[in-house]
Amino acid sequence: MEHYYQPEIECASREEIIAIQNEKLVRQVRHVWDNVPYYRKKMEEKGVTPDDIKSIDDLHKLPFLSKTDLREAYPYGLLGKPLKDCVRIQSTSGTTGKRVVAFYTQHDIDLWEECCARAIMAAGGTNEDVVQVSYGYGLFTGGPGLNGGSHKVGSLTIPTSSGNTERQIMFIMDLSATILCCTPSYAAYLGEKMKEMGLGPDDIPLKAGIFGAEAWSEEMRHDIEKTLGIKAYDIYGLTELSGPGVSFECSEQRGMHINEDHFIAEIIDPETEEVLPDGTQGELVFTSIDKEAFPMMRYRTRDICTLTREKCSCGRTHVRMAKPKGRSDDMLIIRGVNVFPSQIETVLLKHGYAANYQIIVDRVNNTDTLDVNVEMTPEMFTDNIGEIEAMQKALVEGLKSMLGIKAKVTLVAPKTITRSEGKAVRVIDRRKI
Ligand code: DLL
Repeated sequence: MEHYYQPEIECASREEIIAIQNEKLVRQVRHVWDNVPYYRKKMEEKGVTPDDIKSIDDLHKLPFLSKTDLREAYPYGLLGKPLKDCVRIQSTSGTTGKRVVAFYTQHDIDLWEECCARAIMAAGGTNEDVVQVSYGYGLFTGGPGLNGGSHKVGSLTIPTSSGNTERQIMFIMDLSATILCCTPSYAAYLGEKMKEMGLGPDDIPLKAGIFGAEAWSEEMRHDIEKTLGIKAYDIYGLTELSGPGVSFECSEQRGMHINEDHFIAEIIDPETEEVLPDGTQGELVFTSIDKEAFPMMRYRTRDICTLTREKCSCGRTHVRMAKPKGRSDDMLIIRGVNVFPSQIETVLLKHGYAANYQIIVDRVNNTDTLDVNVEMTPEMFTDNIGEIEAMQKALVEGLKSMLGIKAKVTLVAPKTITRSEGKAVRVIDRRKI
């Protein structure tokens, strides 16, 4: 049976959703014009005033916001409410430049947690469930967001945060956790640890997992589902827009429903900034229509995916986004060819490897090199050079047909590539250093 947290909104008719979006967008543009001088200036430069925005059909008239704007306006330049009305900040784990600091009023926290509650119920969660939140807590939005959502559902919440893997497994077993929330790479690692401890899918009480914060392939989903004996649901979000729960998967597991009563999604061509029709791949752009403290207007996410409005069997009517293929800024250009790490992952998992790999890109004698170090699984581990060479050759061929370019593959012994408790770092691009 399908569970919903707010069925009247999640299953509203298209007409109702559009009416909500029209009303909220007009109000939000006025709010931003009146309270965020940084964006007002951008609107003035484009010759747009709030009177020009009468419905979502006028959305394209508004200027975009990008990460560069966030850096320029750091820390308070995009605030839509006085600090006395804000109750929380969260921040990204950004490794380059200034971190993003997002502000929340209590209203903003409530709507964010409601989005997470919708995601938990779409994964089958109710107040009878025990939800273990193994995303990091603190500045990262993963832990606080799912924690709040789980409270709203009324589930018993275990706030383990990330790390201390054996203790995680102890809590899952001792407190009968039924839903696990963490990054997909950490879920895979937990599965690996459980195997080592002699625990199979039937020995653990988990029934579902809500995994996101990084790109992961369908193949990785199948592996995690098999090892943990669960159904694995994708969840998407970003700090700028609140955190996890901007969109989430339902029982259909074919794309994530975007919470359209809070966020309007567009797909644009990242080069020309032209808005593209549904079904076309491009960069995802979001407008938050009822966030007070940190309103984002046409925010360019850099995430590459497609949208679909096809009817979904779960009964939800909100538009679905495909699993993001990667970020346009994660996309590697190697010898002129566009390569997404997720494509490499797909090949590795198809060949029976786990998602423990490292991609190293360098430039030698003015030519780009692509090295992929891949861990053998304990089952396939061998020290027979001939066998290893044959396995490497098969991967080189698999990668060549997926990417169109040749990679050097090195197989390494099990458990030699560092595991991640949060988002995995899998690419080292030495060309930038
Ligand atoms: O990662 C929020 C989050 C926490 C989402 C927990 C899901 C679960 P940031 O640290 O700001 O926020 O990173 C946002 O992560 O623009 C995407 O590139 C990537 N991302 C997030 N979820 C997914 C996903 C959180 N399900 C950036 N699939 C986004 C692919 C994802 N990429």
